[in-house]
Amino acid sequence: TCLLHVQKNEIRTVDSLDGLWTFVREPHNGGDVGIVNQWNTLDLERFQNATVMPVPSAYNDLGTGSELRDHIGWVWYEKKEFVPLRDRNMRHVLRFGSVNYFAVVYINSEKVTSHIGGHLPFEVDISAQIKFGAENKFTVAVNNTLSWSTIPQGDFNYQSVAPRNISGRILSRLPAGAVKNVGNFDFFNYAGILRSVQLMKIPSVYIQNINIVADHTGSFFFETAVSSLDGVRVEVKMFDGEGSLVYTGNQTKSEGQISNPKLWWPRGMGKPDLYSLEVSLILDGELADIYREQFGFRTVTWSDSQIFINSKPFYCLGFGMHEDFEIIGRGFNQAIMTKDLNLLEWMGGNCYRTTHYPYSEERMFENDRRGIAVIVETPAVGLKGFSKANNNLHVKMLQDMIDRDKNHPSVIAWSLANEPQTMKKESRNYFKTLVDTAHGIDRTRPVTTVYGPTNFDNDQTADLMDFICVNRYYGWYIDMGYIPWINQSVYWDISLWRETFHKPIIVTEYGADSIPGLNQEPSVDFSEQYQNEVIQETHHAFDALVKDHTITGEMIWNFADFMTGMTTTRAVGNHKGVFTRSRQAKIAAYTLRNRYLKKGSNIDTT
Ligand code: E9O
Repeated sequence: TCLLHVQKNEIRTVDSLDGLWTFVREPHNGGDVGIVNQWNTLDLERFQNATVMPVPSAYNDLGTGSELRDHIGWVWYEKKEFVPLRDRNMRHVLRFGSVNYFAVVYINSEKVTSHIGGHLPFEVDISAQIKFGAENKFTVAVNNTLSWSTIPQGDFNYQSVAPRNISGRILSRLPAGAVKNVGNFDFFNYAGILRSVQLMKIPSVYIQNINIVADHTGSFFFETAVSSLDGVRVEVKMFDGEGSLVYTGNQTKSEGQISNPKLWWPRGMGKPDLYSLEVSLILDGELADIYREQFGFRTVTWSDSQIFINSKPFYCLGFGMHEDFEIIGRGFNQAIMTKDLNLLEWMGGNCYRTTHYPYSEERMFENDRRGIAVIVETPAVGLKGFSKANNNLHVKMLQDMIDRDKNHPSVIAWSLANEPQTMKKESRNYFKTLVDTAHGIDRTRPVTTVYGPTNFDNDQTADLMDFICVNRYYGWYIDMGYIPWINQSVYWDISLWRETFHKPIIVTEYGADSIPGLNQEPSVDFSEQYQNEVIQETHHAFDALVKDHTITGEMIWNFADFMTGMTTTRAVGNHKGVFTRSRQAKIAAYTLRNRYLKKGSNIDTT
């Protein structure tokens, strides 16, 4: 697939299908049964139990009981919309920003596409199915069931109900059909139509894809895919941020050079200057299609110990995060996105990792504009099995992710996975395929994997990476209560990775839970003091590791508290946030803010 972002311009237009959709839920039964009810052929609005569901939003937290929150299996969304006659000569392409996890799409009852995996866009040309100048029925069936063959993985099981003959009566421990689905990761599996749905109107001869590579010397390369070049004249123009024309060309593919490029810099190192490439298709003297793609002149390079942006050492002062908020779950919301990025800037941060899935497209543009460097991560969190089928799905997700985000200067690296069980031998080939895939598409960015369960002496894949990310929780999951040991342990652990692999390292997770307002002196786990002290002690180790050229960045886990499934270690979610779930600062936020503001991006660790 090749997906351009949605754009409105002199040729292209788009209708939003966001808003209230009709919503019905099938029985709680998981996904292994396939679609039982062909509800795409019916009018869901007439169902007795039909309700409405806002798009975009997760559906889980919008109900009043636990049934909707804990639902496993199919739900149905339906929206009726007029498609105006006006645009009948345009291709109509339906585009979903993210549907979690599995989606089947029907137009006027007819199946048009399906998609596996949340957090990445997909589209389908529905020109043939649509009725112009009439009302059309858009139906989406969504299934949230996770298994060992999905990404991320989960355990799906009909429970053994254990029937026993007790004095002539058959008694079972559990009700018939009892089913459990437990995600193999530490966040709530928010489901539904999580990002916008749009009906794009695109001309019949059209621009399919644009790839731009531009570096800090001003040299650039671009390549445009066009549906047909028959009788088409191509015009390419490049503009700087002020709108001045800096290049013109007439080819779909070219190299070039501009003088004195204004570079894209991360916050604290300079301005995040942006450019745009305008591609026009002229057919019979008339403008047939036009698209403007934003990009930046900047270079990411790496040595055996550091990451450089535009040849300057880059030290990541960052965050693991989530797209997570009350009520909407993982649904896209401009206000939450804006608040989060404003807080990240207030904290003095310059970087984050899209833990543990690609974030919204809107947010990627904001990262470019604000100068926030990002490590974009696939949805592969907590991988346990490394089958060929999983590998194929993983490769597809990686390709789609890179294709979506390739032109964003803010993207400085691709993360293949978080905390995989890469002590297993078979993980090596699996990850080799992923690394080769990423390098094959994008030679300009480093590839990494975030390690957790493995160590320097048993990981089977770390040597394949351009740089290495490590999650470590001394003082929390290891040696709870032993705060004075943290400094030495972190220093020892990370030094061993460095000594073994001779690659740049970012510590991508460390931290501790705290329940906001829970104060204990001397500190006790889950108090704000304890979290603060874990963070401070870990920083001592970081300072020594920076001096030794061992790490090129650090990221706190987590930016804000977030929802998880229910387990004995979670009290209404994970509380490792330095902000609460409603984005109020805990004590630790001030510690981190002081550190980040003092250090700034431009730490010379050479
Ligand atoms: C991934 C993140 O999504 N890393 C986890 C975070 C957590 O707090 C989670 O929220 O659970 C940390 C995994 C650390 C496990 C260490 C176990 C060590 C036992 C000796």
